[in-house]
Amino acid sequence: MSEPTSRFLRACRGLDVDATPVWFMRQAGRSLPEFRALRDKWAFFDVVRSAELTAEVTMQPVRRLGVDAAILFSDIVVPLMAIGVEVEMRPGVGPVFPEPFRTEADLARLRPLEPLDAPYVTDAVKVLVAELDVPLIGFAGAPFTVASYLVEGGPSRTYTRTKALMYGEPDLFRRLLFALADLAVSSLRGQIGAGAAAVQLFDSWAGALAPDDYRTHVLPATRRVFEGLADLDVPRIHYGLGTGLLLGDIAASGADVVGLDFHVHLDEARDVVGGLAVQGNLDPSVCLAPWDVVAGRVDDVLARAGGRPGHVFNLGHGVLPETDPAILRRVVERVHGGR
Ligand code: 1CP
Repeated sequence: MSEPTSRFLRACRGLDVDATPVWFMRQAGRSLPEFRALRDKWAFFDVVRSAELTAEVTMQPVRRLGVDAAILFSDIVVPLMAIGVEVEMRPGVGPVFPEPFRTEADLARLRPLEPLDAPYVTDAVKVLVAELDVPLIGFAGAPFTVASYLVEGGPSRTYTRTKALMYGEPDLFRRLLFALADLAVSSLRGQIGAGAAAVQLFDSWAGALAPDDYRTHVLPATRRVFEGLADLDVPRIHYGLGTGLLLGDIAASGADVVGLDFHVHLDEARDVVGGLAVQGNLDPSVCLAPWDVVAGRVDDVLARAGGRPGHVFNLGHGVLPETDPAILRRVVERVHGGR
């Protein structure tokens, strides 16, 4: 393995850096006026299915905020759409599946993802790698989080049907999660093959589970995703919200970097994940406060990281749409050592 030169990739590897690298989950999106202007003209999936529009939206936050990494603009449901599962993106709601996953017969709808199913993704990655001067992060949804949308039929607060399936039909649940793991592996391998320099697996809603259930019913499929990438030399980041009690298990998932949400103190969480690098973990809503409050909280995260190698600064979840991008820019500058 050759030593990377970019701050972001060096921090993912636990190597020393000239300044702490920073990027923001959901850095492309509603907080940017240029994103809103583009979305006034194009539907969400029109953007996703166009390599040119995807590349443009992916680069918007890199230009405006000065972040150390770009993340491909797409969505965790795109591989399902690419294999022919019907999905709608409802404004103000999120992804909706008109025909949710209900029975064993629905497994037949989850055929393998072939490279030609989503050429717009790999084309966008190639355009971006040629144009960006920071690394591009590819991503996929983790099996549990994608299953929650597919089983519930859309966003949920309680994950009732998903948990009912997990407890009531554990074997079918396992087969569903392993099918989604294979989908994530194919999608991530395609993105890495096209030039993505790191990948993040979003298990955003894993925090809905008790540790024993996570370990028994979810962790094996998540491990399968990381095992499926083990021969590729790119850092693998795992992120989930509300995962404070799951961090020990997540650290054993095969990830190289553990994304921390804002419910945990970074220094304490680091003790739990052993030698792995960490990413996080400013509360996104802090960015709606006056600058002196934001600055204090940024400094607190940095103090808890203590200048030790292996920290990528990020939010503890995605940028809120109400966020002023000028504040995000100032956060980047402060993390890099400015005031
Ligand atoms: O119309 C719009 O523009 C809708 C807003 C939006 C955006 C900007 C959606 C719908 N998806 C995205 C892009 C997106 N989604 C990215 C790339 C942008 C970036 O990070 O800069 C990524 C990485 C995702 C991944 C994603 N989609 C996750 C995991 C990350 C997280 O925030 O936890 C999840 C849970 C989704 C589902 C989803 N897609 C969109 C929405 C509004 C949601 C959440 C719905 C819910 O609350 O359950």
